[in-house]
Amino acid sequence: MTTLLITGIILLLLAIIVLLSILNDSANALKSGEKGALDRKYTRIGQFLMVFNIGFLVYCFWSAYHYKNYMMGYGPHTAASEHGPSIDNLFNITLIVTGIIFVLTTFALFWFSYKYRHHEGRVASTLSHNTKLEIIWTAVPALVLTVLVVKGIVAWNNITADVDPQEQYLEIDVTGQQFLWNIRYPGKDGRLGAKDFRLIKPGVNELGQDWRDKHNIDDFMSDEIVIPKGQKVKFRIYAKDVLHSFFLPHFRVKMDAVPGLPTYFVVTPTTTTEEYRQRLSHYPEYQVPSDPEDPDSEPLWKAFNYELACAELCGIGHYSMRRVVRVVEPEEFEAWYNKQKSYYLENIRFTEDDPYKDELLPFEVEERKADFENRFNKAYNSVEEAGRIIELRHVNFKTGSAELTPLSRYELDFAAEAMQAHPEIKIEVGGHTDNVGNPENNQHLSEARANAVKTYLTKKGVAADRMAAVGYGQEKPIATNDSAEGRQKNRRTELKIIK
Ligand SMILES: [Cu+2]
Repeated sequence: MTTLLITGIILLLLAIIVLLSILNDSANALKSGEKGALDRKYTRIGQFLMVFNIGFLVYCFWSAYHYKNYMMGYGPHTAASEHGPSIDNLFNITLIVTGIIFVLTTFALFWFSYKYRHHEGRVASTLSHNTKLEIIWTAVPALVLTVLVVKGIVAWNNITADVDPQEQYLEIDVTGQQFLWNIRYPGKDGRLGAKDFRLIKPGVNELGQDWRDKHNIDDFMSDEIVIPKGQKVKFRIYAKDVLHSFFLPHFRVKMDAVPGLPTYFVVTPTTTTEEYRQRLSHYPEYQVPSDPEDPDSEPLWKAFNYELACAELCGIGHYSMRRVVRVVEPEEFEAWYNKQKSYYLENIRFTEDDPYKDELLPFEVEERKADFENRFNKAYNSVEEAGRIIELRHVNFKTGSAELTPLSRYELDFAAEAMQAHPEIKIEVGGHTDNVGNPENNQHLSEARANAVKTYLTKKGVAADRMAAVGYGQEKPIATNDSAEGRQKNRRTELKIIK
């Protein structure tokens, strides 16, 4: 690019010097009062302009040819999406038509200034009106533009045709904000959860996802856009603050992200990132080091990545709105997809912002139930006394009290069911505390907690005489009391099976 600019500047400087020297000569000739000096001056200027015209056109075409392998649509940069070639085709048709007109008008411009240069005694003719000319220069451009616009509309309608709901497609939600893109994928259910801008909470719920919608539970956020080759992808495009523009140059995708007006774009990638790199590797332009400062850095083709850019000047940090886009084989996509973690379960679950913080979701109930039954059966079948103890991992109390937390009910329900399934057994409910505070208080607390569990199980239909509630206070720690983690382990409720 620098070479191009420098060459251009040198050519212009040369032109100015030549022009000045001609003017200087002519001025000298004029001063001498020589006859025909003015005619000669304009002839030379006219000739010079013709030469300049040819030089200028050659320079235009040469630079376009010289840099073609850097330009979208040429060299290695054929479109990486299914609809891409139709856009490239439109661009080429427009380029050819406007290119021809450009060359013709440039020639006409310079030729006229030569042909109709000043000539002693020649008078300009006046053309006040010519209907034929008017018709020609109105009708021809109108016709050409109509053809171009209609072709464009047809291509655009094909490209933006909506996806058939029956069709297999991947939906990705992209939301622009100053100055980043939020990228959200639907989880295993394949559906994006509902959003409401009133639920947006910076740093917690950037998109305003409604956690009460079950489709949100498995949605995940990603720092990059990863899409499988050959898969139809529908990008749902949003903006949170100002206008942004969702631009995937290699896929010929560009769509404004408008606050309050969701837009979308459907695209099917046809070339993986790796395939595109291989394509680039055949061109000498991409053999240079990717980091110009470091000659040992990997070649440009190897460092290539597709990118998402913001194509709307949206503020001071506009330049930083870049995300890497990776197109991979379907198997690799599957592997990546399975590794992603739900945003809700990782960041929201059981926090203040979770509308379900006091209840378990169906799959969590399943998991905990399976875990409890597994441990219960192990204890039930154990021959040793120590092995017959089942720790209640999810039974907790409010700090310093014997009041059960709402989430404790699930494990206690499993315990009640197990007791009913095995009417022959009796149990001892054991309460334990850590060593914080007064040992006597801890003793009382542990008894109260064991009793609370017994009471709960009685309410669930387990006969009271099958259960003994015992408080052990801080006497039987299972971990160190010197760390918070250890103390948490020590504060526990256990069930011991007595046959
Ligand atoms: Cu932007």
